[in-house]
Amino acid sequence: MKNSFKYSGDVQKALSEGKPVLALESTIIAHGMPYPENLEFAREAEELARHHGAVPATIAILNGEVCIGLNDDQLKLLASDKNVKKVATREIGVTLAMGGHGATTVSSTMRLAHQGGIKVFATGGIGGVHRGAEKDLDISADLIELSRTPVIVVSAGAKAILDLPKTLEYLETMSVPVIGYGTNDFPAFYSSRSGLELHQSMDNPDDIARAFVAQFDLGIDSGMLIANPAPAEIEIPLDEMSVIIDRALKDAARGGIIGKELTPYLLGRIVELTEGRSLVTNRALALNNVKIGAKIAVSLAERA
Ligand code: PSU
Ligand code: MN
Repeated sequence: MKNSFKYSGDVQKALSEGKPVLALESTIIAHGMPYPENLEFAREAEELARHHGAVPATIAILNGEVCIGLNDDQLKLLASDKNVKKVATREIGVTLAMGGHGATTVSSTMRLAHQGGIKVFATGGIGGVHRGAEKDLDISADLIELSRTPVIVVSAGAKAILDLPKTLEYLETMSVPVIGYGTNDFPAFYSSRSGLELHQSMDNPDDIARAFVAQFDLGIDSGMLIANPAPAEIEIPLDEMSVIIDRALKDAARGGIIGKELTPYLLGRIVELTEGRSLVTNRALALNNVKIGAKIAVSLAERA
């Protein structure tokens, strides 16, 4: 545990006793979903982690301090305050030096979780290689962090707003294991299948925990990406999603939206274009990841 971090009482207790802890990110709350659904989601995610035996540690930077495990007022602030910045790993230092609030993305949450002594983290979907990256080089820092920080990230794959074949190639180059949870088809966030083949698949949390321990014990620094498909009842199949994504991408291009604004814009636009259906899917897939993440955290804690 890191002294300069502000831990919630229950996270601190769980970590010192070697009990299961599951990290959760805050960009999904502050920039990934509208208010008040984002707050309801944040609360539900914490409750679900507890239900499956792990203490939830939502991570954010508040008033220039790294907070690991938040109370309800802090969740409310993240969900509703317009001054909360989106903070990836490269923005951590400046945000801490200058004060203010930062919601952590997959990259920064991984790094802070690792520094804070937490090995498992659940999110919605990771960032990846954007379409057209051969021209504008827009590649999410999430992929870099996955290659150099030993944390298990449970996701529903990567959003189909991205270039998924390139995202998988990049993960392979960066030596990040990508494990399908009960599938050999890389999930595409809202859609449970992308049609892209995964070469590694596991279907129980114990195997994932053992694989992580095996690579960690060898000093392999990379994380591990678990790709857990959205539940069948709420997924939006890729052919339906493709039309909507193309439209959202065109709107972003027309509005000149680039860089860190792009992903939040696209998520918001897709909620509008699907009249809220994508939000239902986003919430359900993220909660499904929390469930699996908590089970992996339980299995890891038993092994330690
Ligand atoms: N998953 C969601 N909603 C989100 C994100 C993930 O269901 O908003 C966030 C994560 O924080 C991820 C970020 O790191 O989107 C990717 O942003 P970018 O493409 O700018 O790296
Ligand atoms: Mn980007």
